[in-house]
Amino acid sequence: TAPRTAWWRTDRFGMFIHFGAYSNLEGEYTRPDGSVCRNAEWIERECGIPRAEYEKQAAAFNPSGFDAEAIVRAAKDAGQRYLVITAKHHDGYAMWPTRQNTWNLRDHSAFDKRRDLLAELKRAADAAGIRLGFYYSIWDWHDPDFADPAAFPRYKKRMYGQLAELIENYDPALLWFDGEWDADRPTNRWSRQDGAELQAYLHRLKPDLIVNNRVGKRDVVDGDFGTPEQEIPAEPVDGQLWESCMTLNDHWGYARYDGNWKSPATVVRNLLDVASRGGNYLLNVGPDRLGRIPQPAVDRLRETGRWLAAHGQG
Ligand code: FUL
Repeated sequence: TAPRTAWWRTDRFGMFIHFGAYSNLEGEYTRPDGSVCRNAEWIERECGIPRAEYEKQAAAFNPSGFDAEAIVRAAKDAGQRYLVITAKHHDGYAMWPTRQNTWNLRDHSAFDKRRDLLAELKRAADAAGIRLGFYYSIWDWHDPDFADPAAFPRYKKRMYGQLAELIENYDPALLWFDGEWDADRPTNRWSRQDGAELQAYLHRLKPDLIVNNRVGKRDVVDGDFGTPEQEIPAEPVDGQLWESCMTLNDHWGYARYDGNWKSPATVVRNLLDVASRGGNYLLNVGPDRLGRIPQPAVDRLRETGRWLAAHGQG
């Protein structure tokens, strides 16, 4: 029987999608004094947005332009073979109708309550023969039980509940954890033990699930693959599988002022460089407040795909 990771290794090239409540701000927060603070998916924290204020803006989030088929087409055109979308980033906002809390796209937004973005993406991906994975942040800025060591077991229970929902509802091929290095709980950090337990739990729910190393402590024994970020490592660590994730401009989430796009030539060079070293390449796009991948990103993805097809790699 083929190892669990066989498809992932041959797929090589994936699309990362950072999309969440932060996208509604499009990278800019105007403070009460009129000054503008810039960031993207870290905007709540880095710009010191009061919780009530962040919740208020999330209530207005309405990604009515999200078109799962267009996103899958953009990935396909680029030669990408799997997708990883943020189901929950550090702000704790769930992009599906979770039953664990109301801090989610169905219960706390201006979005059409009948729609489920992750279900739409799953359907479109299946139809195109593309695999779907979810990014999930362990670190959670919104859940009050996260930062309190005494209450952490309660948080953990909700987190396990959310992950079971993701697996049951959308049958993801992969889970991409993050935020295991949370700075909020210096005395109660996510331990290797926490990671091992979580992984065992996930594999009980779905034996062939692929998981990244941030499920634990990012060591060779954690998860299925390493996750170098914004860099291409010279060599793999102890033969561990790895995937370089990279932004297409300078931010993961949408930032309306960021026009520093990598050229298609750079993208192709990075992909070949990564592939020649045996890695995978997870290239990010950040949809705008309406859920649309910015046109400069679409154009670059298409150019990349054209080059790959012309050289027999499509
Ligand atoms: C980091 C996160 O803090 C960033 O926001 C982004 O999601 C990147 C892929 O991982 O650890």
